[in-house]
Parts: sequence; C-alpha cells; structure tokens
Amino acid sequence: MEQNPIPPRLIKRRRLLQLSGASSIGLLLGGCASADFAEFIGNISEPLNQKMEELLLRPQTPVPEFPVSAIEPKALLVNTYDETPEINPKNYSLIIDGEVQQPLQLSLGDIKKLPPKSMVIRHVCVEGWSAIVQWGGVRLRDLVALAQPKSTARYIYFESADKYLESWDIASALHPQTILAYSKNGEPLSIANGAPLRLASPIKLGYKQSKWVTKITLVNKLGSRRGFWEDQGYEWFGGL
Ligand SMILES: Nc1nc2c(c(=O)[nH]1)N[C@H]1C(S)=C(S)[C@@H](COP(=O)(O)O)O[C@H]1N2
Ligand SMILES: [Mo]
Repeated sequence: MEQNPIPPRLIKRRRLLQLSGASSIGLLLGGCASADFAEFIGNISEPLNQKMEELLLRPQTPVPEFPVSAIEPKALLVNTYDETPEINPKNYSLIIDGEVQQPLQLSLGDIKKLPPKSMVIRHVCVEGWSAIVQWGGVRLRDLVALAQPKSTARYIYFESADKYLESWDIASALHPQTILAYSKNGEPLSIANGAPLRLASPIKLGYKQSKWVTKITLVNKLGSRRGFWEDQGYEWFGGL
C-alpha cells in the first residue's frame, strides 16, 4: 500500500516551508512576528497511533487561542486555486461515511444543532501570509461521534465542491479545536471563504483547511490520492 517515505511528524517545519520557496520563510516570520509565534508553530499535534476511543473520550490538550481584540479583519484571507463553487444552503447536505457504524447525511440545520464552538486562531498559508481570524462552527469530533466511528478508522478524507481533496490523520481531525466553520469574524461565512462549511484548525497549515466541504470519509488506509497539494509534493501532515 501507499507509504510515506519519512514519518510525517519527523519532517521539520522549516523543510515544509521551503517547499513553497525559501523567501516565504522570511516573509512569514517577518510579516507576522509575535512573541509567541515560534512557540505557537512549534507545537506538533498528538501521535498518530492514539486509539479512537481514547481520542473521543479524552480530548487532546487545546492550543492557546487569541483574544477577540487580536482579530485582523483586513488581513489577506482568500486563497483558492480553482473556481469558487456556489452551494445553495437549502439543498446542501454533508455526507459522513466510510469506517463508521452509522453513515450520515446531514443538513445545515442538523449541523447547527450541535454545540457551537468559536475560536480566534492564526491561519497560516505556506505562500507566506497569515491572519488572525475568528471562526465559529461545530467541532468535527462531535460530528464524527454522531456517525459512530469504527476503531479501524485512522485517516479522514474531505471532499469539496470545487473537487479539492484533503486527508488528515484522525487524531488531528478529532482535536477539540478542529471545527467545521460556518462563521468568520462574527459574520456568516462568505462563499469565497468556504460557505456553507469549511475546516478550521489551529494545528494545521492553510492548505489542510478545506473550504466547501461536502463529504467526509473515514478510512483505514490512505489511497493513491492524498490531497490537492500533497499530490504535487506538499508535506502531508501539514502541522503547525
Ligand atoms: N476547497 C478548497 N479549499 C481550500 C483551498 C482551495 O483551493 N479549495 N485552498 C486552501 C489554502 S492553500 C488556504 S491558505 C486556505 C485559504 O482560505 P481562505 O481563502 O478562506 O483564506 O484555504 C484552503 N482550502
Ligand atoms: Mo494556502
């Protein structure tokens, strides 16, 4: 089966950033230098082999969030490589399938009944920009729990309406600050930013944070496609 030549968590962030050109490191660190930034990006998430039950019952340690006053409403934040798909929120449904006991098809109304989670975090794009953003939505772990994941699930695929694809390790997906967001900076999410639902997480780089998510599939093994950028050489784990 498909194997990563190097365990993803051993790949250093510095190397990852070099993938998008050495200049982006300077830009990234110069453009958004803050006292805690180095510490913030130094945190790698949990080991990949944590058991499903453990992940669901004992949430991983949250990473520090920013105060609302730190939000940068004008910071560059729209980055899409293909067409922007328009999804009618009335017809929209999110599918959760794969290694689950209870495959689900949920409307936006269903999803919004889950407990809301809001957080102010830094979004970091490897192209050399970052922005402190407030995201509001529901925890992915709450949605996955509804579908009753099997213990065989180790990875999770996200399909988007623009054909963007992402895959994550299950531990990062079940992190308490990995959310499916429907609001940004206190307003309904715009289409450009991924409405009706997009991933947001302080533990992953921007390219892991799929916009316009329509389908979530839990799997035991990764397939030959691992992600839009990953299949072109970007590092798979994409941790912050
Ligand atoms: N479906 C989809 N999701 C996507 C992308 C995309 O092109 N399509 N771009 C990614 C990248 S590289 C980044 S940095 C963020 C940008 O999110 P924003 O446009 O809301 O700033 O979305 C990510 N999610
Ligand atoms: Mo990005």
